[in-house]
Amino acid sequence: MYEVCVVGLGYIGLPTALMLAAHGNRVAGVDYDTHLIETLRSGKVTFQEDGLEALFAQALSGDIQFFTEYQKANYYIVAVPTPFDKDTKKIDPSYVINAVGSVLDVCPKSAVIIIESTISPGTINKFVRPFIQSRGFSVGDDIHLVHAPERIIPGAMIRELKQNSRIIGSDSKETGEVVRKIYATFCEGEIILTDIHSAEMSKVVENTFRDVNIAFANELAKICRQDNLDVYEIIRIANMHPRVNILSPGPGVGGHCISVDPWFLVGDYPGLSLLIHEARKINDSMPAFVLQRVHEIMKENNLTDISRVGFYGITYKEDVDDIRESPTLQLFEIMQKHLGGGVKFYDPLCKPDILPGQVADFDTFLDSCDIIVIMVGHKQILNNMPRLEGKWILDTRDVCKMPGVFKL
Ligand code: SAJ
Repeated sequence: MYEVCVVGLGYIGLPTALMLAAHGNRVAGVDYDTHLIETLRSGKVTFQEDGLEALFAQALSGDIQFFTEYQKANYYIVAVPTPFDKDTKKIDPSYVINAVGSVLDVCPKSAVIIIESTISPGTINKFVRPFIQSRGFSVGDDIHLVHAPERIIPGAMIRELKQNSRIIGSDSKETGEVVRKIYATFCEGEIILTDIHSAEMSKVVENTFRDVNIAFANELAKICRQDNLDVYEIIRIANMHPRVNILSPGPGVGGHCISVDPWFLVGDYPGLSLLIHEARKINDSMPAFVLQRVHEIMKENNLTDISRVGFYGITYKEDVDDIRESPTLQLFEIMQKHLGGGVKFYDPLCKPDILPGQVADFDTFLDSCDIIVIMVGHKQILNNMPRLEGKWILDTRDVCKMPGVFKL
């Protein structure tokens, strides 16, 4: 019998399972993807993240095993995807429900099921609790339910797993306290106990706050462009005020969290989430704004050959290999519909076959482009700035400090 069974070994589940094992817990990691389990069993990690390989080595010297079948354990941590329906803007809880169903098939009496996946507020009471009851289990007696939403940021996951504070939402203080002990084996941050609905709402509110703040920055970028002002300079100055903290404008908001979670509120509270909805629309308008800037710059400088335009960066942000909801993919879709193709793409962290026009290496990319649009500030480009000299550059991330660079 394992102490913790982690269900779903993706971006959140894998580091969490490894962290638990590295801190003395007996852990089973479960995923239905056989290839992923084979890779882990062969001693390799399945995605790139700072410190993940070292953590893996540490976990293997503890007690962790990987399976495609669910295992018996005292605690289950469910970290599976929670897609949302792009039309209704509502959460699709089917992955969570299926995972909980499979837990119920094997778990001992009094097991604790901890949902870490981000869910729209009310999901546990609307879907998960009734589902468990429909299977003949009494929640709070046969099974205990907890929502402990993950809050780590890709790029600094390992550090944040240890240092961030955590939210634990449970029906009873007693259950909250036992779950706190599990997380406290590695979490040095404060662990806050609350009820399940408040935990669900807090997590979605955090990411929505960030989305709204970025939307404000993006709107400022458009306003400053009209007056030919440098928005980054304006924000830098405004942020010197002790009570102002504006995030950075960019080519759009991607990833599976910030660009998705606000929709949960828009979908469930349509008449009440006007600002949140508008912020989503502003952030989603940024890839088109980048294209508009490319056309302006080309026109002003008599540049006509669209096939010499190259977009650097396909991932949703710097130094991760995740392309979910990435602004570059959104931009590509707009180009397909309205402008035709012919441009080049390059990303050192992506497989070379994601987009038409994608080139496989940096040298070829530089040789084939006169106009470079920096969509993502990967370390690679930061370390190679002198090689961009002589190119026309549109920097949507404010990472290039060379003279003559165009900004948003
Ligand atoms: N972005 C901007 N301007 C900024 C900051 C970000 O345009 O000033 C863009 C990024 O380039 C990216 C998107 O927003 O496309 C989201 O990036 P992010 O770094 O803000 O967030 P994620 O999605 O990588 O991770 C977030 C984190 N949430 C917060 O910082 C509040 C993380 O803590 C969460 O655990 C994670 O979402 C999640 O899973 O919810």
